[in-house]
Amino acid sequence: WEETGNLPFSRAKIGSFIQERPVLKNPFLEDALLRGYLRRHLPHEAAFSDLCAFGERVANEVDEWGRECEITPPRLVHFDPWGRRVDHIVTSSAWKRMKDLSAQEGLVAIGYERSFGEWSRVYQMSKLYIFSPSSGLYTCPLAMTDGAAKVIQSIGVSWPVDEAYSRLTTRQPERFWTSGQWMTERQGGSDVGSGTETVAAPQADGSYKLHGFKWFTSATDADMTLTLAREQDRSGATTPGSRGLSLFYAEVSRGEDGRLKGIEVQRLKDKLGTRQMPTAELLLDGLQAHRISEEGRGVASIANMLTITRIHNSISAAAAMRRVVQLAGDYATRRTAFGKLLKDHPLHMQTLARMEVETRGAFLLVMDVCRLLGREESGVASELDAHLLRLLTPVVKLYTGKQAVAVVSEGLESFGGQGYIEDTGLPGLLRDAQVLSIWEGTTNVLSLDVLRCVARSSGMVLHAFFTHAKSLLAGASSVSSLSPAVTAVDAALSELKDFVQVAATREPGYLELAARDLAFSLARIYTGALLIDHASWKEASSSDTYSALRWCEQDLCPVSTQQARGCYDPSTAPLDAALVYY
Ligand code: UCC
Ligand code: FAD
Repeated sequence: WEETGNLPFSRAKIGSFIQERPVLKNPFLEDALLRGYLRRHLPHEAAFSDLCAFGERVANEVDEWGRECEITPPRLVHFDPWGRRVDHIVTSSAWKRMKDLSAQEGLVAIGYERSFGEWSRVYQMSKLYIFSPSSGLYTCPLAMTDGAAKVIQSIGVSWPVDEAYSRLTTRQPERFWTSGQWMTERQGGSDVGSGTETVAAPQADGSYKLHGFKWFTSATDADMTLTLAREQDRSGATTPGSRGLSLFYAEVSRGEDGRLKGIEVQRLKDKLGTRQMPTAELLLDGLQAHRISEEGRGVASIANMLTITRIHNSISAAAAMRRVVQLAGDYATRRTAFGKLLKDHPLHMQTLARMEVETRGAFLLVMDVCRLLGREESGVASELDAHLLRLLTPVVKLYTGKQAVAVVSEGLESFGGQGYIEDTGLPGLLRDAQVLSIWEGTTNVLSLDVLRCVARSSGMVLHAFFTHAKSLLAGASSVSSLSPAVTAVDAALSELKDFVQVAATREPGYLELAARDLAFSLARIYTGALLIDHASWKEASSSDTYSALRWCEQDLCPVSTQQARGCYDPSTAPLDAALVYY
């Protein structure tokens, strides 16, 4: 017995080796690209010191709260102990702390205070970018809150939404409100125009009572919501389709009996990810509301919210990629395989470098859209800026949503088996990334949105795209190290132009089949131009140049590659269907 007791792994011994964990450091200080981007465009000491301090807080304090949100998911209490219906959504204390923190740090307010003029959105989104992967998904209610404030601002801050606006944009935690965005019903979340059954019954005092069933409502502990419904006329009739939808504002409040007024929480969704946050099915049973759009202008009026939430979505996507690359890089300095650290295996470094290139591209693309939003909101946007903002919002959302899943998945693999282990916190990153391409418009629906906005602008949107991409390339023409990348983007722009010319002469179904590849082409080409532009900055590093070159080695214009293969010809649709149902 004594002898075996001394053998390794005998009895209770599990061996002496303990693998070091990857360490989260200040995400602002760790991110040279973010700091470089801000040094170039927003060189303000106040912004830097705030981001640095916040980054410190995220690493040392907030990240643990985020973990607490994940392991203490919300639950629904339908009845109190005496049998009274209460529909109480119980959230963790960490989730509540996130709300206070968000107000104090101005995570919504910054966008409306505009202390940094046209760069205020870039500053706000930089904060959200370093917060997002540690936020326990609190960035979701913040996105909708920001979107609601934007809608109110666009329609005018007056009764009945003036108080709400001041609460959505305050820095005082005790006054701060969050908003929901209740659009999706059972018949359809993409096709909102056909899917919305909720009716709004006019009341004598000018308000409405809403009756309907909202199938997905996230962060349902919100204080208010914006939602769509069909106004009934005197006979109770409504107008079908999008033309019948109006936008309504409603407060989520409780009566003296403790019950939600006009709402029953049917159940909480059991979700793959985003488990930190309650997503509920809601029965609206006479919810008091105010119409805040013109009658029948619901979709157009909520579009401002969609722009903001889609940009937040893209920030979260880029942030998830950045976080997994940071952690994977750190882990590679701590883990040994085949006699050397992972960082000394060239193939492992190639894998991480490819993730880094994707992350950089996503970051620059989303920051450019934030730049455009800031210009629009400060009243300095040109017509070209406005067209670009409209076009690139769905593009950045759909492209980064897909990139996030791919990069985060690769990132998990870089930790080996540990990447699959729940209490490392890593699997949650992948689960949460998966939703980014689904909510706020799926990839296909946003690709069709791109087509629609191109068609409705009579070519002006694409003209803006070509003009701006060309001007970014022109700024880099004297940098010889970038010339292969410049040549590649230039060639892709020509291919894209050829595609557009051919597509204009084809049958209507042609463009529909090309929509997704077109959106991907726009994303890749524009991102290539942004990477080149950033690398041509006088303070750029050799890594900035290298990542621009690497990005531009891929097929930048898949829509023309697929076009050459006849993939959008009328014969392909029945063939695709036959293949699926063979
Ligand atoms: O998923 C949701 C919340 C999740 C939680 C939030 C997370 C945020 C990120 C957090 C990160 C952690 S809320 C549900 C989101 N649902 C969607 O996104 C719906 C997806 N479906 C679409 O986007 C469709 O394309 C629809 C619903 C917009 C299509 O409706 P219509 O009525 O057929 O659309 P139309 O006819 O194209 O547009 C009607 C009007 C037009 O204006 P007018 O009448 O003046 O010509 C359009 O120009 O709305 C205007 N419009 C837009 N304007 C439509 N879409 C847009 C747009 N994107 N931007 C500007
Ligand atoms: P469908 O519209 O049925 O789409 C199914 C598939 O068909 C998709 O792949 C789609 O791309 C494709 N498709 C649809 N139309 C076309 C077309 N014309 N051409 C080609 N392909 C097409 N909604 C809210 O309103 N508020 C919320 O707070 C909210 N929170 C959510 C939280 C989570 C975790 C999730 C998963 C969803 C949430 N949603 C919310 C709903 C979300 O916005 C919808 O699920 C989404 O918009 C898709 O709608 P759908 O589920 O009806 O899918």
